[in-house]
Amino acid sequence: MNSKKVSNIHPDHPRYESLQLRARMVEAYKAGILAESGLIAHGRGEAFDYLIGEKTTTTAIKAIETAAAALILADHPVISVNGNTAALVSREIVLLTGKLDAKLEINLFYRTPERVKIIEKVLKDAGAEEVLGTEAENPVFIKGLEGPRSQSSREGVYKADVVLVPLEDGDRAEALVSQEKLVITVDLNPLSRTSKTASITIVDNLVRVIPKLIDEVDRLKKLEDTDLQNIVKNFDNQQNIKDSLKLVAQAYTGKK
Ligand code: PTJ
Repeated sequence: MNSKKVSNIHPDHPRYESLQLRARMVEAYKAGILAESGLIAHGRGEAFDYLIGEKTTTTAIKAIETAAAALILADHPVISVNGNTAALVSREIVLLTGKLDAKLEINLFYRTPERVKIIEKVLKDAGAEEVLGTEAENPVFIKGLEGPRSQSSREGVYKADVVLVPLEDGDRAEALVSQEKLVITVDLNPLSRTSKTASITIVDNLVRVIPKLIDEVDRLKKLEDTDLQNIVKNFDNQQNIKDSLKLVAQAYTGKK
């Protein structure tokens, strides 16, 4: 994790990790990486993270395994990066891109040339050799979308068969699915439109997901394609979301 420790929070504080992350997001906002709404989105994520006990659940593990299998099987895997992703897991995302021989593309909801440039630098500083979706490209537009979110890179999301889009907005997730792409999202809110629309929804915090996804890619790379295909075929996203919700209720009631 690209952690920058905040000195005035004692490690014994029960919310230490959460407060560290929050402080990192404020720094990212000041550095121009994060949109103002990125801070609000992070707060929303914190609330849902609290409900799942701030840990990776069994349902998330299942979704991570399936996501790893789908990404390994992909012909053109693409990882889409927004401000929150760049702020939280830029190094891990670049590492994952390399392991999958995937493309890395910047896609911003609140797109400005300045933010694109800043995020491109963050990714390059984290080791990325190629970053798509920059201002230097002529974008291709995704059908059914308006505004900056309709932009995609010809060699990236436009061509992709499998796209990893953490913290995506509902409209874009729907448009990507309708283009017959397999859409993997990471969203702490199991009830968001993106969560319900995506092909594989990982209900967990991005900071915990990406390192685990890297480990799963390393583990599953040794399997045959047919085994990977079975993992993807046997995954039921709607059922997994329901199971994630059940875990939240169980944590509250203590009942199984
Ligand atoms: O960088 P930009 O311009 O592309 O803007 C990115 C944001 C996130 C601001 C934009 O896409 C947005 O407004 O997103 P939403 O609609 O607020 O959705 C964010 C979702 O991500 C919510 O459901 C949050 O619960 C969830 N979320 C927030 N932080 C995390 C998270 N999910 C997983 N891990 C997190 N760390």
